[in-house]
Amino acid sequence: MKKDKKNIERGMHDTYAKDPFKADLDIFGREVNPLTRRGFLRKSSLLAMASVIGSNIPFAENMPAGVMPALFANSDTPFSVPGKDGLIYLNDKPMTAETPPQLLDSPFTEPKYFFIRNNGNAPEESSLDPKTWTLEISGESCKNPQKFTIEELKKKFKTYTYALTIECAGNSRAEIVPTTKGNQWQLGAVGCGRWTGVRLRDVLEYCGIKKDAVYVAYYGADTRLDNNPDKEVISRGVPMSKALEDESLIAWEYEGEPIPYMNGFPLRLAIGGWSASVSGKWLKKIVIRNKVHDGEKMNGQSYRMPCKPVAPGEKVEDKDMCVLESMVVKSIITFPVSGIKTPLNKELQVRGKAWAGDRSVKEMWISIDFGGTWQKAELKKPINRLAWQEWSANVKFPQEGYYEVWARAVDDKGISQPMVLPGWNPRGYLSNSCHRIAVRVI
Ligand SMILES: Nc1nc2c(c(=O)[nH]1)N[C@H]1C(S)=C(S)[C@@H](COP(=O)(O)O)O[C@H]1N2
Ligand SMILES: [Mo]
Repeated sequence: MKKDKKNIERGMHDTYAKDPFKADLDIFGREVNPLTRRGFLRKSSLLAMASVIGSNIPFAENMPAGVMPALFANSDTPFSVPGKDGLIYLNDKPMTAETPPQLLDSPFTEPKYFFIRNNGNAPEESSLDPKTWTLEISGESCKNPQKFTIEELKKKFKTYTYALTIECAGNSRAEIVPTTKGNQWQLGAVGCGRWTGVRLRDVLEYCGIKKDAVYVAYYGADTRLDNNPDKEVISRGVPMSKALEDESLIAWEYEGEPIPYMNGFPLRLAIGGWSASVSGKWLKKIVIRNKVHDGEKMNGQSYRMPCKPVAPGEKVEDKDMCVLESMVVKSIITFPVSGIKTPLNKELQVRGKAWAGDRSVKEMWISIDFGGTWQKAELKKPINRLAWQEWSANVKFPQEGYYEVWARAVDDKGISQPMVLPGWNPRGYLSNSCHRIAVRVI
């Protein structure tokens, strides 16, 4: 694992240090100063941008002021996590790495491409033995607390496989303005693949759920960065209704293989559609609670949203924050990669994935004129509930020049992704504005 975090993060800035518009942005539109993440270019600057791009922008007048052309939002950061090819490295303590959009192009995310979000130190790999690993089920609302080995789970309960979309609540936080605390994820703190395990419900029911049960929470084997033994790294949970869903799994396999080390080997919760923070890794203990779980990162500002909408930048008291539950409608363009050149006389196939937390995606739309007009994409049904959906569209461009393809999903309640700016909240969660890629037609 490469230790030189500063170098990794600064790689691009160093290569392209010149800023044509005297904003605090490099030529990729990335912040040089993190507080001025977005250029907030005026329209005049945007038109001047055309000369840097090296071609005209046919729909320039539609492009909202303050938005950087997606051409400059590319990333080519090298990877450095063993067994995790091609990830974009954000941090190594705790280990945090995201998947570039083009590596999310296959129907299911390959194990080596699944993003990593640790809050503490992963357990020593040599300490993780699936043969001796035990999972404890207890808590004040559990009738018969007991422990299971993985072998016992396999023998006692029926095995199920579900494709589940697991997205970090902070995914795409880099789009939030004004900037908030937390990992500045771009689009890749998400993945969807087939998890195999037993139903959380079957195991909880076997141990007996008392009538007063309201919440189910996890404890993992990782340790805190500050090494405080009295506190957990993270211990979150879900209400009974989510825990008891068919698709909520205690899983030991991902895409037909043992779960990758950094993704929770040998046992983890796999709970689709909700903030990935509820899918406990290196799973040691599950508790059935008679109140809303009060573990680490359940309170304060963590994984909580203002109960009422607030203005960007507003301070919100802890008491006015509500626990985040389902993720929201979102989509990504996984092909082509931003910055592609394509001939004028050829249709360009654009494709990607869409998901909507607990809901499904009903429609997928594409725009090549900065949201002026929209073309419907073909959208597949999910393989099962809580799995992402594949979409594709063939796009024709009216003349040569610089374009952006924008992708917008609409969920089954008719709720659409916001076109440009995601809603603001103090920790920058649920950021879901349209993914944009740059296309140059030649
Ligand atoms: N034990 C444990 N479980 C955890 C975490 C953690 O730090 N420790 N991080 C959570 C968060 S915030 C996320 S986004 C997901 C990330 O899962 P992944 O690393 O497999 O992508 O795991 C969740 N489960
Ligand atoms: Mo997360």
